[in-house]
Amino acid sequence: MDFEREITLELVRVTEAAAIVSSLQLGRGDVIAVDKAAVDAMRGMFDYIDVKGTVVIGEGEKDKAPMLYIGEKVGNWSKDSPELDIAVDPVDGTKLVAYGLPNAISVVAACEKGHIPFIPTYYSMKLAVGPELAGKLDLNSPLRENLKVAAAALGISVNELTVVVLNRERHRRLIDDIRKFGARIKLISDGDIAAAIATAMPESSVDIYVGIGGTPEGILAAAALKTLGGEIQIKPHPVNDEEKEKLQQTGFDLEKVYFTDELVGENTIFAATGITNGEFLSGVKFHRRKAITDSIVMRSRSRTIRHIVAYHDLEHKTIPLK
Ligand code: VTB
Ligand code: MG
Ligand code: MG
Repeated sequence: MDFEREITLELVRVTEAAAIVSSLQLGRGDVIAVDKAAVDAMRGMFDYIDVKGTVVIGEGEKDKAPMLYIGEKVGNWSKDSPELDIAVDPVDGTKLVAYGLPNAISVVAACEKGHIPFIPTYYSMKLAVGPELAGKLDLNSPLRENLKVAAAALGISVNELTVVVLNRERHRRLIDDIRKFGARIKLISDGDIAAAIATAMPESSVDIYVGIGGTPEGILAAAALKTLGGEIQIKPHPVNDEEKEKLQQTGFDLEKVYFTDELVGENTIFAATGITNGEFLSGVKFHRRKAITDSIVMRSRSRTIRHIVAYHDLEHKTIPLK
């Protein structure tokens, strides 16, 4: 039996639990509480899953958080269970949840052990697209060229294209250029996993995601784009000499662009649950002691994508809901 077939639906329980508990912190302005709630719930739910998991992308990377740090073992490690790499972002868009804003999601991905590269920089330049544009654009090409090729491939004009960009000072020039070349822009304040994935969702209203954001978020987006038939290209973007040296010491080519297939294994599974309303997932809703969650879960081997709405009776939950 394929390992993913066994645990695909289990993974959605992990993101559902994280989404529910972190959404209880909605709008309270407490980013730590948002992340902690999600991390604890994820970790607890993993204990029920028959898997020997090792976290390769986690929460503890930047700030040495106590939970779900890189190298941590998750799952119940039962005999004969599959050994997998696990990548998590318990909340992508912690600030969005803390301030009651849209587009926050909870994310988990898994693939065969040893198939997620370790890229020693926090930021990367990224370019993500859906299936119609996969293989057609090039992160190293001038932006104007990419926009032209994209519009032609979609059979529309550049001014009908929609590009998503993180609203940051570092993107001032990028944003000015996109405007100059005539495409539409959707600026987001956070949460570029969802933005990159949205380019490949059939019902989505965005065509291209571009800009500098977290490297882990790029890899997690790759895990979904693999099944969706979209593509992400990422190029590590060291922000200081230390990061640059680390890259060079580990034999990295500073000009290397990683493509989807180099970022995740052939058999990858991905689950995400909306925490607040977004482009393709609704946020957690509470109604008469029930929490309603909206999730997607997919596996690349079969390319099945499931959209799961679940009703959780909060009186009967095994996860602590405080
Ligand atoms: C990026 C992006 C994430 O935070 O990491 C961003 O990939 C951080 O960028 O989705 P800044 O350091 O410029 O704030 C998110 O938006 C949320 O984790
Ligand atoms: Mg994140
Ligand atoms: Mg996070």
